[in-house]
Amino acid sequence: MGSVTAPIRRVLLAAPRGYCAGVDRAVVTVEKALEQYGAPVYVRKEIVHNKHVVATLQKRGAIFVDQTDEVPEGALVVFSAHGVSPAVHAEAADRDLRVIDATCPLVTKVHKEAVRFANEGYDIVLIGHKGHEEVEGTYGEAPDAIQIVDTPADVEAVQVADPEKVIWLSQTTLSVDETLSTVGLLQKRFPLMTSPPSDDICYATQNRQEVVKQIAPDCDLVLVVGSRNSSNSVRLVEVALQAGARTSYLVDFAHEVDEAWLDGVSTIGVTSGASVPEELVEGLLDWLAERGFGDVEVFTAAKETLTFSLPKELRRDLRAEVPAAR
Ligand code: 0JX
Ligand code: SF4
Repeated sequence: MGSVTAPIRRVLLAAPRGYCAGVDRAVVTVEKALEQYGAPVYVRKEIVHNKHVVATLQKRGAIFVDQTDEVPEGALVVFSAHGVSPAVHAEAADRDLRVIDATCPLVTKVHKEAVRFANEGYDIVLIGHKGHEEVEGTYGEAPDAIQIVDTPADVEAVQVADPEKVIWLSQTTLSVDETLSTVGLLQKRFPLMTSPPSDDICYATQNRQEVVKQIAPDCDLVLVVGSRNSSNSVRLVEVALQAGARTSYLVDFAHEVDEAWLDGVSTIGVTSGASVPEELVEGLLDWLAERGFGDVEVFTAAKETLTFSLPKELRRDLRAEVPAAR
C-alpha cells in the first residue's frame, strides 16, 4: 500500500511589501505632531489610505476632515501623503492655518513636472484615476494645461494645441503594465509625445507589483492586505490575477478572509500595499498558520533603502525642543 503524504501548505511572503518611504514619513509626521503640539491635530483627508492607520491615529487625537474649511481658524492641519493643489494651500492661508505638508516628495516631483511643462507650453496628459486625491492635487497645479486620462476610452477625447508639444505624466500608484498600454495608445495618436523625465510610478509601487508578478504563477491564492480606497493595494490584486494567480483578494484584516478561499489551496501568496502596517500582515500570517499554513518562505524581488526626512515645518519645531549642548 502506498504511503499517504500530507498536502503541501505553504505561504510565499512577498518582499518588498507594506510601508514605503512616503507613507512612513506621513504617518510619523502625524504621530510626532501629536507629541509635539498635543491633540487635536487636524488632518486633511486620510493621511494614507488605510483604515487601521486612520483609526489608530484617531484614537490618539487626530481629527480627519474632508475639506480645509472644517478646520478651525488658526489650527494646525497636516496635508496627506497624496498631495494637495495650490488652491488648497491658498484656502489654508486664508484661514490662517498652521500647515504641515506630508505630501510624499515623489508626488511633489510630479507636481513640479506639471508646473514646468505647463510653463513651457506643453499639453499634459495626466494618466490617473479621476477623483483620486493625488490626481486632483497634480491637476490643480495646471488645470488649463492638463487633461486626465483614466481609461483607454479617454485617449480618444484628448485634444492638443500642438502634437509636437505633448507630454504624459502619471499618478504614482498605477499599474505599470496598464499605464504602458495607455501610453502606447497615446503614442499612436501623438507619435512625438514626450515621456516624463523619470518614472512617475514610484519605486515602491513598481517593486510591490514586480514581486507579485514573480510569485503569482506559483500561487493558488494571493492575499493582499490593504484598504479598498488604496489605489496601489487594489492594483496588486489585479497584477496577481493577470500574472497567473488562480484567485486573489484584498482584505483589511485577517478576519475578513473567508475560510472557503482556502479549499484545495496549497500555496498562498501574501503581500500588502504601501499604506499597510506590518502588524496587519503578521495578523494574517498567524491566522493562516492556525489553519495549517505555518510554513512561510520569503520571496525577495528588490531591496529598498530609501527614507525621507520629516516635513521641514515639523523638523524646525522638533529641533527647537532639543536642549542646547553644554
Ligand atoms: O491610493 P494610493 O495607493 O495612492 O494611496 P495609499 O494607499 O495611501 O498609498 C500610499 C500613499 C501613496 C501616495 O502616492
Ligand atoms: Fe511616495 Fe510612492 Fe509611497 Fe506614494 S507610494 S507615498 S509616491 S513612495
